[in-house]
Order: sequence, then structure tokens, then C-alpha cells
Amino acid sequence: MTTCPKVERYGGLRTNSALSAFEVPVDGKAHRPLEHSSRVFVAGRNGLVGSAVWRELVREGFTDVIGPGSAELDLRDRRAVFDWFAAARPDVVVLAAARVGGIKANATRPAEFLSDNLRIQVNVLDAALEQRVERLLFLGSSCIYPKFAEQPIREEALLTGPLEPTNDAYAIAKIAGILQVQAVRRQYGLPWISAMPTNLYGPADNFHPEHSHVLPSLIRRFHEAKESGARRVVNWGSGSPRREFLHVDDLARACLHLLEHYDGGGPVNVGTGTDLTIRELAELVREVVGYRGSVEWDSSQLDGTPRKLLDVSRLTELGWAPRIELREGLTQTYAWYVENLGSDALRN
Ligand code: GFB
Repeated sequence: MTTCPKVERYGGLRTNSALSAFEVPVDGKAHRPLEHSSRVFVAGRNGLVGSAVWRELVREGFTDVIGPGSAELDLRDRRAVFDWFAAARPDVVVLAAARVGGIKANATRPAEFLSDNLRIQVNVLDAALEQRVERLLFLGSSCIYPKFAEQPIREEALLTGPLEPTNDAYAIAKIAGILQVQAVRRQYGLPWISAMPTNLYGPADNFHPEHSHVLPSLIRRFHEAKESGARRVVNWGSGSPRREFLHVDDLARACLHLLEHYDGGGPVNVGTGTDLTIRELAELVREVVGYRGSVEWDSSQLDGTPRKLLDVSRLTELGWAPRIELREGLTQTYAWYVENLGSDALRN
């Protein structure tokens, strides 16, 4: 007896064809485990995500983890990327390289966020295809979903409504990456996959006062205010938007889990399933840092999307769960920040 492939609807679009460009088969089967001797290329090895994935691979006993830093290989340089892949011939690729930044960086430099991310992705994915890389994980972001998506956001919400304007350029680049992974699956049958993490934090983050995401920004602002004895700190926006925060070590475990247990074309959300307001986050950071002054809000600054809580049931059904609770992760990240003040690890 033949059975129809289970079909996953992509982005809520409906067509008459059984397998249109926006629908991909999900076989639902666990993939075979990765060989610990496989050569794994972590693209973006020095970034927040890449360095966590690297640590997790080493912790799990992988013996051939490779990845040049951006000074050695500019992933926007197509020729250099193709040459590097031809020489290195990785078995597995984790594509964690991207131009990233917080709300202000995204809103003020959309041209770079679009162009750099498209070029990095297309180069790495095309070169990986040329080498017929067996397994590949592409990392996107929760900002791919519509600004007013129903909460918690399921993967099926993709392409069902307008994007949040502060990061639409970055989101469009990431959506293109998801589709490229799906196109390779359809055309070449390679078991490549995509994961969509929520807002991330942890060691090796960017703590730049203007360009970083909210959590490292707040750590730095409260720490500097405590050190200087400032009476008040001023945070951005109204404080009312809600965000979900995942420690990057939990994301790294999810990446390995997906590579070993998931083989479908649809992206998989990675998050904790709980969120809080930015005001609540600021209070938590204030407590962890030990700042005693007052906290004010500058409503002339952008709030961004009101809420983006991910539905993580697709991933939890595969047997993964986050382990690091927010206060614990924040305490550990603040300790990392203090230890690394003045070092190269704090690039900004
Ligand atoms: O983390 P964040 O920059 O990015 O800002 P998004 C989250 C919220 O925190 C916004 C507020 O409502 C900010 O107004 N906020 C308050 C601050 N104080 C600060 C501060 O000092 N710095 C920053 N950065 N925010 C990003 C996207 O959106 O999320 C990216 O721009 C990416 O594309 C990333 O997807 C995960 O959560 O709004």
C-alpha cells in the first residue's frame, strides 16, 4: 500500500498542488546520529551562537570541529567561500554566521543587514551544495514571523502577514535562507534543516551600548551606572513590549538535537515558551547587577514588535527542553561580562 507523504503547510499559503513551492514533505523520522568523527564546520564560530555550538560539539566529543574566524574567511566573498569548502570538505555545516544587532542597528542599517546576510547565506549554502554536504543546519530568527502573529507563534505563521518594520530587511534575508534550504531539499534530496531561535543571550554576546540587543545593553548600562554611582539609568522605549529570552547554551543543545532527530523542510522554533516585559527584564538585570538607583524610560525610542513568543511544541515533541532559567543565565552572563571587561572577548 502506498501512503501519501505527510505535508507541512508553509506560511499558511494554500495551493491546489500536493507539493507546491510552499509545501514540503515532513517524514517525521528521527535522523541517524551524527558521527563524532564527522568534520563539522561552524560558520560564525566567534559569535554568540557559533561559539556556543562549538563548545557544545566539543563537550559532546566531536573531534573534528572546524571554522575560520571572519578575519581568515570573509563569508561574503563567494570565491573565497567556494575555495575554502573545496579544501575543507566538511560533512556537517552549522550556519550560525550572520550580521546581527539589536533594534537600533537593524532599524538604521537595513541595507547592510539585507545584503550581508543574503550574501553570507547564499555563498555558504551554494558552496555546501557543490560539496554535497550531508547535513546542514541553517539558523534564522523569530523576527521572520509577522508583527501581529497569533501568540505563541507557530511555524505555520510564516508569510501570513506584514513584518515588523524595524527588522524587515534582516527578516527577509532569513526567510530567503529558509526557502533556499527547502529548495535544496526538494531539488537535491539533501536532509538540510532550519531552526528559528527566539531572542538569545549569553557569553560572547555583543555589549555595544547602541548596536546590541536589549539584554546585554541593560547589563552594561546597569553595571556602568553602579560603578559610576549614577542616580538613574534611562532605557529605551516604553518597557511594555514582551520578549522571550533563551540562553545560547540551550540553543546549542537544540541545534545538535535537531541535527540528530529532525528531518523536515519546515523551520523549527527554539525558545523557552515563556516571556516577560522589557520592564520586568530591566528589574531582573538591576537586581542581578546590584544597581540601586532609579530606572526611567525614553519613549522617543523604538519599541519594535509588541510581542514575539514562540510556540516550541514542534521541538519539545522531539524531546528537547531548555535547562537554563533566566535569572540563572543572566547571573552567569553578568559574571562573564565582568570577567571579560577590557579583554578582546568584549569586542565593543
Ligand atoms: O533586543 P532588541 O534590540 O530587539 O530590543 P528586538 C528589544 C526591546 O528592548 C525593544 C527595548 O522594545 C527595545 O526598545 N530596549 C530597552 C532596548 N532598552 C534597550 C537598550 O538599551 N537596547 C536595546 N537594544 N533595546 C531584534 C531584531 O528585535 O531581535 C533582530 O532587531 C533580531 O532582527 C533580534 O531578530 C532577535 O527583540 O526588538
